[in-house]
Amino acid sequence: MSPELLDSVLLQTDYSDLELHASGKVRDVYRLDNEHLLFVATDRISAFDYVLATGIPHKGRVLTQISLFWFEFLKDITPNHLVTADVNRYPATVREHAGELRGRSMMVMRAEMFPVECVVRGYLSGSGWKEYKASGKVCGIPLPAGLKESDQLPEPLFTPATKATTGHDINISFEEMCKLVDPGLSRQLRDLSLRIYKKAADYARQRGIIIADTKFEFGQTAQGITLADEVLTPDSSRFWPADTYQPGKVQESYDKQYVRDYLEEIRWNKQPPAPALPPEVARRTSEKYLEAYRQLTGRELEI
Ligand code: PZK
Repeated sequence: MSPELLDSVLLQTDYSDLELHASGKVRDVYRLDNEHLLFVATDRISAFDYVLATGIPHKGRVLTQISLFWFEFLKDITPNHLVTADVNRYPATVREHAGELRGRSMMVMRAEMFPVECVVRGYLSGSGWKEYKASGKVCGIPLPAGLKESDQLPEPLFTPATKATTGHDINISFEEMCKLVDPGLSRQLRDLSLRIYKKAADYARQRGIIIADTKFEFGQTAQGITLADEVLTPDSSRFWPADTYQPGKVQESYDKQYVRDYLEEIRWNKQPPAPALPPEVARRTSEKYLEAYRQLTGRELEI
C-alpha cells in the first residue's frame, strides 16, 4: 500500500480533551456537550466477532457517507440525529482534529436511546435461518413451510433484540419488547423500522444490492422518535450482490467476502489475537466498500 494510503487509515481515535460516550468494535462516540455527540467511524474491520489487526482504507468514510445518504433519503419518513458532518461547523474543541475527522464523522444530537435493537429481516439468513430450520419460526413468528436458506420472506419481519452486555444480541419477541419499551412506542418503532426497511431495500434492489436484513437504533430527542447510529451500512446490515443471488445456500457477503475467505484459508482458530490481512486482501476489500457506495448512491466517493 502507498505511504499516503496507509497514512489515511485510522485505527484508533484519541481526543483527550473529550469524554468517550461509547465505543464499539469499529466506531467511537465522544461527548461534545450536554446535547451533542461526535460519532466517529474508524477504518477498523471485524470478522468472526473480532477486530482485525489491519484497517481497510476508506472504510470509515464510506460507512459515514452511506449513512448520510440514507438520512437524506429517509428524511420524509423519520427525523434523525444528524446535526452536521461539516467539520467547519464542529465546536472549536474538536476542530484541531478536522483533518482526521473529515468525511468519517458526524456531530449528532444526544438522544435518550431505546434499550432495543430494531432488526428487520427481509430474507431468511443467519440466526433466522437456523431458527426456521429447527422450528418453522423466526423470532417466534410462524412462517410458511418449504422456505430455503436466503429466500425472501413473504413480508419483512420486525425481530427486535436486546444488547447483551457481553457478546451477542438476544432476540426477543415483540411482547417482550413491550416490557422494555412502552407498547405504544414499541408499535411506533416497529412500524417505522418496517417502513424504512421497505423504502431503502426497494431502492437498493433497483441498484443491484439486496439488503437481506438490517438493524436500526432509535432514541428520543426534542424532535420525538429519532433515527440514530449508523444506518443501512454494510456493517449494520447484510448486503448481498443481487446479480449472484441464489437462494438455497449461504450468500457471499458484499463487503467482507475476501476477508472471510482469507481467514478460512489460513485456518485462523477464531481466537485472539486476530490476524493481520495481506495488503492485497485489504485493498480488494476497500474496493468493495467503495463499490457499495458507488452502487447505492450513483456517485463516486471522492478520495
Ligand atoms: C449511542 N450508541 C451505539 C456504541 C458507537 C455507537 N445520538 C445518540 N445519543 C445517545 N447515544 C447514542 C447516540 C447515537 N448514535 C449510540 N451508543 C450510544 C454505539 C458504540 C459505538 F459508535
